[in-house]
Amino acid sequence: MDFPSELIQFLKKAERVSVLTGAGVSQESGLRTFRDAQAGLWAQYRPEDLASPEAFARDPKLVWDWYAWRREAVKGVRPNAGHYALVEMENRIPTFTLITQNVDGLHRFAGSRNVLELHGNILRVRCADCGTFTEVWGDDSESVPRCETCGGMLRPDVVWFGEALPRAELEAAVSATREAQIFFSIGTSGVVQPAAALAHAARNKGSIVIEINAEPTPLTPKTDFAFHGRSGEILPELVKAVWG
Ligand code: BV8
Ligand code: ZN
Repeated sequence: MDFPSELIQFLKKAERVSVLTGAGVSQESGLRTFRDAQAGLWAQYRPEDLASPEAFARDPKLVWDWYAWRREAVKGVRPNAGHYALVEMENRIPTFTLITQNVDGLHRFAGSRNVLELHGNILRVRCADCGTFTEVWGDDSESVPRCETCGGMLRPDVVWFGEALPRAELEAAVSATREAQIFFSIGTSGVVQPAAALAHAARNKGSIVIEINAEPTPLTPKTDFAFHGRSGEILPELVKAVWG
């Protein structure tokens, strides 16, 4: 893929870069994106109807089992070339912040260091009542596992729709976006708030905004550069074009 020479020059000189990633970056590792139809027994449910406190209150076991299924899927996959290209970019740019909506932990698994998980991490489990984290739980097929400390129900440590994002991560993401000279939006449909607002904040501040996504999104018309294709192909080619 050819990249505009001015983009290559911008990146060669860049001191501060922030990146927002979404489920599209993990798609080439074999994980369904958030809006892809669910598989098998989950096909009848929309993710938005399961990823909420209301869904968990209504049918805790259904929601627990959906996350247990997704957790096993995450454990079975590896980072792809797009994840590793972002590690290489972090090695080349003095101040680099990777803001992710993904809950699969693949950026850290690939070696990214400065990662902000805005929506939590599916591999972490905490008590819905007292918040105690746990690595082990019983596998009762009838009910949701319980907290050893207080007996409350366990839940994935992810941010559900209607829940506030973790304050520290969100504040760090907002300031990293404000300071960035260049802001990438990669593999995200750009509809979930407040994460999607970051790219617009970058643009309003005069940063160079670059989109890499399989298809156009509402952000596309507001970008300085937009590349539509697979992030696992485009990112390694961009890193090679800039840093050889
Ligand atoms: C909050 C964790 C308030 C759980 C997730 C109306 C208007 C505006 C906002 C709202 C509204 N109604 C409600 C809201 C708020 C709501 C929201 O934004 N709703 C949307 C649907 C309109 N937001 C919230 O509720 C947030 N909380 O607002 O709280 C508050 C404040 C204070 C106090 C109390 C409350 C919480 C949002 C977080 C929800 N949790 N995930 C879980 O994973 O189960 S969001 C979920 O969507 C995932 O994290 C996912 O990452 C994220 C965004 O989706 P994408 O990552 O973009 O994935 P998607 O499938 O959409 O797109 C993938 C893209 O990749 C596609 O474009 C595709 O073309 C592309 N692609 C595919 N393959 C590739 C590729 N690109 C490149 N290469 C490829 N190979
Ligand atoms: Zn508890």
